[in-house]
Amino acid sequence: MRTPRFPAAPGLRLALGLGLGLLGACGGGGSGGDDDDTPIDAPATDDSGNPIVDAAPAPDAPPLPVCEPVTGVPTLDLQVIASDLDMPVFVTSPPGDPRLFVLEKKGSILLIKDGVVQPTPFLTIDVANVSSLSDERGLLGLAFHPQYATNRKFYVFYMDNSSDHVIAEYQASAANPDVADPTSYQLVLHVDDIASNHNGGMLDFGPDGYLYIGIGDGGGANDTAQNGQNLDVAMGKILRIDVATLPYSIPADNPFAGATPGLDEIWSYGWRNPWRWSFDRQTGDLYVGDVGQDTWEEVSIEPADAPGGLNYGWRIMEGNHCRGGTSGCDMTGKVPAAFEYAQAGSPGGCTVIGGYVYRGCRMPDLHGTYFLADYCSNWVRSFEWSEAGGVTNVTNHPGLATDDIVSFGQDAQGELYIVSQGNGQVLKIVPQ
Ligand SMILES: [Ca+2]
Ligand SMILES: [Ca+2]
Ligand SMILES: [Ca+2]
Repeated sequence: MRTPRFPAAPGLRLALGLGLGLLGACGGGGSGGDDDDTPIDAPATDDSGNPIVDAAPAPDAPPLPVCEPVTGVPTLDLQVIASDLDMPVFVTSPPGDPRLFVLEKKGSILLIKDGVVQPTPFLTIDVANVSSLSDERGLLGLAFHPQYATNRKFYVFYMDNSSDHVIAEYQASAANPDVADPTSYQLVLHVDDIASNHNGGMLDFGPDGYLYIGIGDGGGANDTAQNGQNLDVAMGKILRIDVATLPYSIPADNPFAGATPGLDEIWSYGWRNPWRWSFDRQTGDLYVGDVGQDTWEEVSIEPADAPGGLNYGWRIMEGNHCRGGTSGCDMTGKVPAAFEYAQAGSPGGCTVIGGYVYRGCRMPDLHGTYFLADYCSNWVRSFEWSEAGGVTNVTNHPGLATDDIVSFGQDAQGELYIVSQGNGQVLKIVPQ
């Protein structure tokens, strides 16, 4: 089976590729096995045949830390977990696992174990050469397989040396759980890019056990390539694939599967740059921070029971407005944002950083509260959302403000973290 490649639209790559293909030759990491038909373990299923995502940890997994819940809605503060990191962009944990894994944009996955950043990286991947905070390329996303504790498989999203999107599978070492096996590299998906920005970068397993992948519109202001509404390209989309057999297969109920016009991999479309998004681990609802152009930042929310194929509006709409201050655009059939804020407003900003619905152990009265931030304005806010009532209880958290927030993260217990790219820190959200 060949790994599908999504080509850029003819001409665009030459016009907008910025010569990035000259940066290097060898994409990917490890030994770079290209295609392989080796099947991976099929996800465990429940009585209805649906894959079980929150698998129990392996019997010999170390225990999660003891949790001491606080009562009431606490004032929130930040606890420094790690410092002196080199442009960190994400933090996460495998299910049931007390360790934290931190992504550095230049290609390293670092392991925090018992509160200490381990000197040996878990894995280092050869990614696009990035040297600035504003470079949107590099190592961007990490998702552990729901059965990671037993199959050791995980998936990364990075921009390679040709500045294209790569989704790859790796496996942790069978002999040492604190390092990955670089030779286990398997290419899952490759998507040609057209410009260095708007790459998306998030991937995660949904409650259905499938791998979701967020890819930005490719780049260029105002989606000049018009990828967001083009169902024949992967850019400007959230994709959904089944990685039970590599490189992947298409879930039968994907909205554009088979003869239905449109790429089989597309789950939803009309995204500009879905940089950070998450599934509520209790409800399965999907919260997407979609970065705006010049005017509006938004969080769109897809209920767990929503059908695939929804159109989130870009580049016709930016937030719940016609793009670029125009009027009279056709908003029919496009999903409005659940929450938006003006870049020029107060508190304002430039780039929404989508976070998580808190489902942790420590602060039970915060359950159901969704956190988000802005990359430029450094604020952190939260809200609650329901399908019937929409967004309520928007709250500012001055104790969580820090520089250059690039991402949130969630550990196995559901506790939340903030990644400060400029300060090189991972910080935990804790009660004051
Ligand atoms: Ca791009
Ligand atoms: Ca199709
Ligand atoms: Ca939208």
